[in-house]
Amino acid sequence: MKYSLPQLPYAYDALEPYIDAKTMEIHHTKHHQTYVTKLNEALEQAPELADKPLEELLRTINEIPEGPIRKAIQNHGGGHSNHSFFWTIMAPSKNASSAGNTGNGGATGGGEPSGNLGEVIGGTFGDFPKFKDAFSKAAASVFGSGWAWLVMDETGKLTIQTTPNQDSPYMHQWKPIIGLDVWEHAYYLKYQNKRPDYIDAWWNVVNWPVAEQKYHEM
Ligand code: MN3
Repeated sequence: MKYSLPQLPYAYDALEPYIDAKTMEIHHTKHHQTYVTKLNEALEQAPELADKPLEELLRTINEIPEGPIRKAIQNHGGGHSNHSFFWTIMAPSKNASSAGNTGNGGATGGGEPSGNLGEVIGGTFGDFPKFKDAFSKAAASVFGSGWAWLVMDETGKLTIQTTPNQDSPYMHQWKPIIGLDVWEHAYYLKYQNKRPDYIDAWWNVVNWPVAEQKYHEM
């Protein structure tokens, strides 16, 4: 098997109270694992693709002939890529009380981006609250299942984007800086139909230091 489920960089309860432990465990061990399993099954049927890095497969998805293999890479390859990214741009919150929080990643989640990324976000969107508001509205507006992203587009500009289902930002030649999963499986146990409450809470666990690293890797 080529791909495997990555370990989370913190415990399942580390993002409490903003994202609950049960949701994190099911999201990681069931949903993400299924994308990994089905991606591997698809690549077993397409050995000519199996050695290409996943990011490259997603960037060049239109070169794969239309059919079940391409669809599986879009859905399950996208799912694996998106979730692997998502776990890394969250961290235990600086705003949470330490009670019940066994995360060992250090409490770096929440607040505002600093450094170059903070400056560029301010310069692009006006200020951080304006960016946050625009991103939250985009995330709330996704119809059905999908993602909201802050990306660097192919011209080097930061933009807010959404993708349906598990479509990857790499399919559009965008480089993700942060991303938010707004599938119901990401929030329904704690927030039920109240997606905006989940989005509000999520800002408390955004790992801006890691987002800043991703920005500088570009
Ligand atoms: Mn998900």
